[in-house]
Amino acid sequence: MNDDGVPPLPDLLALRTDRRAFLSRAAVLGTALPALGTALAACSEPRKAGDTDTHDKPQAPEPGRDRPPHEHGNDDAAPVGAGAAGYTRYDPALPPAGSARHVQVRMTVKELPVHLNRDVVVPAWTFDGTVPGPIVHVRQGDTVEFTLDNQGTLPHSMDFHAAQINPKVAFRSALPRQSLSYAFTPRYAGAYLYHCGTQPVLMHIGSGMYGAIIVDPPVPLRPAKEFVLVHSEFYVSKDGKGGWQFDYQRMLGTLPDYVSFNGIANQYMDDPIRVKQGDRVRFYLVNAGPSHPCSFHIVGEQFDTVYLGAPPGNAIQGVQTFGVAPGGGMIFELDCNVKGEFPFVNHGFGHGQKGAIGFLVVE
Ligand SMILES: [Cu+2]
Repeated sequence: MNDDGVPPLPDLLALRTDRRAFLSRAAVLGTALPALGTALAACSEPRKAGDTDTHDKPQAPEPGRDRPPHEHGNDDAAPVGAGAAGYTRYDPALPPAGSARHVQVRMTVKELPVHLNRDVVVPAWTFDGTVPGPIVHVRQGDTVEFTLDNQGTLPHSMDFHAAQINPKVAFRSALPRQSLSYAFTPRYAGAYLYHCGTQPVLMHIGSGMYGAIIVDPPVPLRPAKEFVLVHSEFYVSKDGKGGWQFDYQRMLGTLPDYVSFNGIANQYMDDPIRVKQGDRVRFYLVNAGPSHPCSFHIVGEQFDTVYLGAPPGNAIQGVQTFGVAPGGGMIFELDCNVKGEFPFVNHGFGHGQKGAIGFLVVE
């Protein structure tokens, strides 16, 4: 054990290569989350000014690599989480909106382990088992009838940024094993965040409770290949049992360990977003934060149109990079007339380097 009670590296490697050990650990993760909630009430000492960021954490991956350097050399081993929290690329394609004008949206709170990259797994609080939660796609003027079923062990709630509604009523928390419902009608089109609004909100967003709701304008935008990217940062520390956990003190410190598009660092470098030459491409970029902006840029390309607010208005032309605030969403469009591999990045490169980077491949 080192001085903070964390098992030394060989134990971590053993966990990684021993599937049975992992499965038993995954079972423990389910009980670790309530402890996380309790830990909020008993916060550890805040870091002092001038403290350097030297806590023992997964190394930030470099572009093109998604595993911490200390875990290299085990490439033949089954990935951590196989069979329990399998690594699954988050599909960025915007699903079609249905034809109904009354849209039923139901989500279930599930507490389970998720991947932050191919190898690092943490217990998370999720909407429907994924981080981000499912993409919701509706149209301006639809009535969204939403139900949240809380199958977690703590109170949770839902705050749709596409809604104009009394938050004290609609965004109330549902206790474990209870549900809540409310309805709203999006007044503006755009790319919006949804997230759990239960206190402390930082902890709930930082533990995986967020996603995107895309609202189409009454007159559809011109046809395009449409993708949703939800940007977010993650803050983790060792859990004392050989695994990793989300760390509220580190969230308060706002120096992230991983930054991602759609919940997994570097996932679209391994498995790019592919389009054809001549395609028009539309990115709905939603920034869950919880604390940092995303300066969205595509290396070797330019956006001919960026909608700062509700489309089809609020457009600016000829844009290299535009910042999306935490809690915000914007729409980025380009014609892919040139073949190649184009990195899309958070051009705040400290955060791009931590995983907010992927490839748009034009074939
Ligand atoms: Cu929550």
